[in-house]
Amino acid sequence: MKKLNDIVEKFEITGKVTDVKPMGEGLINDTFKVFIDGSDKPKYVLQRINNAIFQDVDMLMDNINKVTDHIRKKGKNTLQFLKTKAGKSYYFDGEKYWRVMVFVPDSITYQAVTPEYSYIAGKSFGEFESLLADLKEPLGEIIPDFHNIEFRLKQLRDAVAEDRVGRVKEVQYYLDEIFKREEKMTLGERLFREGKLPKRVCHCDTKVNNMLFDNEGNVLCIIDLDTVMPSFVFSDYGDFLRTAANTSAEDDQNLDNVDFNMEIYNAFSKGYLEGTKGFLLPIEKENLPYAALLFPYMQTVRFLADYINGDTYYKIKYPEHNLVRTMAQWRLFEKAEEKEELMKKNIGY
Ligand code: GN1
Ligand code: MG
Repeated sequence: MKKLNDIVEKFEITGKVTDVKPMGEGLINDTFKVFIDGSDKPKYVLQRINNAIFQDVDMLMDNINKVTDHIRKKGKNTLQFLKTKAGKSYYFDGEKYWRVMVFVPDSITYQAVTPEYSYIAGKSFGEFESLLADLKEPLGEIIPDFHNIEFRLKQLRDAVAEDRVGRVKEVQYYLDEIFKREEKMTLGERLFREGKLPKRVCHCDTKVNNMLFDNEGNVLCIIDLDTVMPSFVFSDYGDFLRTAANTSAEDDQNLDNVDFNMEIYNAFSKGYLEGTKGFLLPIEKENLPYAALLFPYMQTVRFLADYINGDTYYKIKYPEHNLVRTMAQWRLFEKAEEKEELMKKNIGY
């Protein structure tokens, strides 16, 4: 890890790097914890930015700096990035891009949460959106059309048309099921075009494991800010439930384990509605159950497109990984779909 130590030393750190170890479960960037002066607690986090996906690293870091500065000015916790000794917010080693942030001590991440923690998470994400609602400087759309389901369906169609690695024949069932629901699931984009649905500054990757909790279940800080950009509030609400209300992992091979947990839904919705009180429009509120369906749907589309394209986007651990993810997300979608009416009823519609 000598090379990684040297990279960390390019930043304005205090002390001497003694160890760098892999950390986290992200599918996009590579993350490491950095130990200083022989301590057994990490002090910094080193991350290699996946610049195949985040191609404009200047825009990326500029967005993140705007967001973290804004949150910090309001006296709330957020990630703190270090500058390099040359005064830049990332280091380019001639091939790869790196950044360093302060490790948040005594924090815990979860892959699964209880209803009680979901309530708190709902409030935190609602408050995160409220905090950023008055951000004056515009943010760049770091991944254009990131949560645009019409665009994601187009990418899937393009992947099918090309059928680069001959996988389309294996997945016809999923393609049929997805396209059957196209009209219903593209509602958000239509409401946007009709001027009925706004875009707001959203986090856009509100997976459970992108939140740091303390040991009492309070959210210390929201992490993984790469995708903060203008989007429908559905993004944050829906993506959280996609991971939190799933009774299983996003890549469980046993589909019988996958269900959509209504207790988590109820608790998270309660927190989210409290956290967004005062700015959420009726059209946004009334379509939250749609958002709860949209995200498992969109993630199925994205995993499936990547599988058909020969696994070029998400990190995989074995050859069928993206197919397994597709199947598990689709099962989650079906389970959520069965509960759609109940979801509406439980939030008062
Ligand atoms: C990616 O990096 P990570 O694992 O937090 C992805 C999300 C997906 C998620 C699926 C930039 O997030 O959009 O929902 O994997 N991030 C990007 O687990 O594509
Ligand atoms: Mg992450």
